[in-house]
Amino acid sequence: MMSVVSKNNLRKQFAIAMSAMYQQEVPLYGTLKSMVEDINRDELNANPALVEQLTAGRNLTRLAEERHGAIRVGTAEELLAMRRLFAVMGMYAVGYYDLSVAGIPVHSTAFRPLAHADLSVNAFRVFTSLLRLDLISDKALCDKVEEILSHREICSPRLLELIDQFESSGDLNQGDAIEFIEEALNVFRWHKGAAVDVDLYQELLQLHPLIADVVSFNGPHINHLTPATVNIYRAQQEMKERGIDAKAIIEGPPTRHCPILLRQTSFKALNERVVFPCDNGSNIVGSHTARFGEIEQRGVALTPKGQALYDRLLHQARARVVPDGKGDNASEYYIVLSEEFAAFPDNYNELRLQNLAYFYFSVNDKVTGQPKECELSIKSLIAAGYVRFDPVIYEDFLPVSAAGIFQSNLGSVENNNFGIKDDKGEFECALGASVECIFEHYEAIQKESVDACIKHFSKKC
Ligand code: OOG
Ligand code: NI
Repeated sequence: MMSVVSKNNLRKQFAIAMSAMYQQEVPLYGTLKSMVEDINRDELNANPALVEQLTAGRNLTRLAEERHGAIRVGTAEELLAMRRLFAVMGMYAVGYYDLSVAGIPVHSTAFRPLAHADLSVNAFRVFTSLLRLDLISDKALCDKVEEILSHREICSPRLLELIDQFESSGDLNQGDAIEFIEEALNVFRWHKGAAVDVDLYQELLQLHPLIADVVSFNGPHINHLTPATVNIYRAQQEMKERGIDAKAIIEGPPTRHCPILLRQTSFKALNERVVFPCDNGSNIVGSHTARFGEIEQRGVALTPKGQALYDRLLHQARARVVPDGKGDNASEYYIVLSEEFAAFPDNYNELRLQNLAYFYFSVNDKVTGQPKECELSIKSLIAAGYVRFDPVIYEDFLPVSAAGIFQSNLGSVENNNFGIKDDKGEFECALGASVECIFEHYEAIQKESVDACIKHFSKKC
C-alpha cells in the first residue's frame, strides 16, 4: 500500500507548485520575490536580534515561503467547491471581510491552516472573494452574468473525484496527492483566451473591473502571491528605485519597533494580452488588467482590545489625510499615521501587560533551576525569568488594507453606486459552513502555551 500524504505536506507542495507556476506566468513576480529575498538576507545579517526573535517564534524558515495568494469566484457553488478543495490541504475559512463598504462588490474569507503547529510547517493562505450580484442594480446584465457562470465548471471531474475520495477516507496516497496538486493548479491557471466576446467584456468592465475579471474567464486565476519581508518600507523604496510601478502607499500600521498586524504593498496589476472570441470564429486581441505581486510584513496578532485601538487610530489618521492613490501625499500620510499611532504602546512587554496583543509563552532554556512556589502563575514565571514570551504572528487580513489593495489593482473606480451590506449569513450559506472567528485561534495558541509552561514547572506540593 502506498503511504498517505499529510495535509501539511500537501499544502506545502501545493504552495511551491503555485509559486513556480506564477513566476513563470508573471516574470515580474519572480523579480519581486528575489528582491524580497535579498532584502531579508541583508536585514537579517545586519540584525542578529531579529534572527533570534524569528527563530523563537518559529518563523525564520517560513520567511522564504510565500504567505498568501488570492482568487475571486463567481457563484456560491464555486465558493463551496473551493472550501472542499482547500480542506484537503488543511485550510479552513477564517474571518469574514465585507468589501462592499469600499465600493467593491465582493465579500471574502481566507482559507488557512488553524493550529500553530500546522502554520509553522507552512502558513500558505488563499484570500477568497465571492462576487455579489445582489449589490448590482443592472438586473439584465446580472441575468446574463448568472447565465454565463451557471455553465462554468472550475474543477475538473478528476479533481472532484479526488476531493470525494479525500472526504470519504480522510487522506490521499502519494500518487493521488501528486495528481491532486496538478489538478488544483489547473483551477488557478491563467487563461490566455477570454470566455466572452469583447463587447460583453467592455460592458462588464464598465459595470466594474472586478466583475469583468471574474466573469470573462473560465476559472478563478490566482491574481497575486505574496512573499513576506522583515522591512516593507525598504521593499517599497527598492521597487521604486528599480522602476517597478509600486502601489501608492503601504497599507496597515506605520513602521514600529514592535510590528503589529499586517503591512502590505504591491506592484500594480499588469496589462496583459488576452484573446477574445468572435461570433464568426475569428479572434480579437485585447488586454486585461488583473495580476500583480504583493509584499507583506507581519507582526503580532492583536486582542479584540488591541484591534479596537488599531481601528480607532487608523480611522483618526485617515480622517486627517486621505491617501491620494498616486503616492503624492504618501510622506504626509505616513507622518500622520505615526503621530496617531504614538498612542499604541510599542514594546512587547507593555502590549502584553495591557492585554493588547497575543503571545506565545515557552520555557526559557537559558535559565536553569526550578521555582520554589507551589502556586504558579505565568506572571510570576516571567518575572523570575523561567518563561519567555514571543509574539504570536497575525495570520489574517485587514478589511481597510484589502480594500486598498483591490482599489489599487483594479484602477480607481469612479461613481459606482453599489449597495453597502454586510451579509455574513449569506456568505456562510454559500460556503456551506461557518467562518472561524479570527480571535479564537490566537486565544487558543496563547492559552495552550501558558498551560504547557505551568505544567512544565508544576510539582507536587
Ligand atoms: C484580493 C485583495 C486583498 C490582501 O492581501 O488583503 C488582498 C484581491 O485582489 O483579490 O490580497
Ligand atoms: Ni493579498
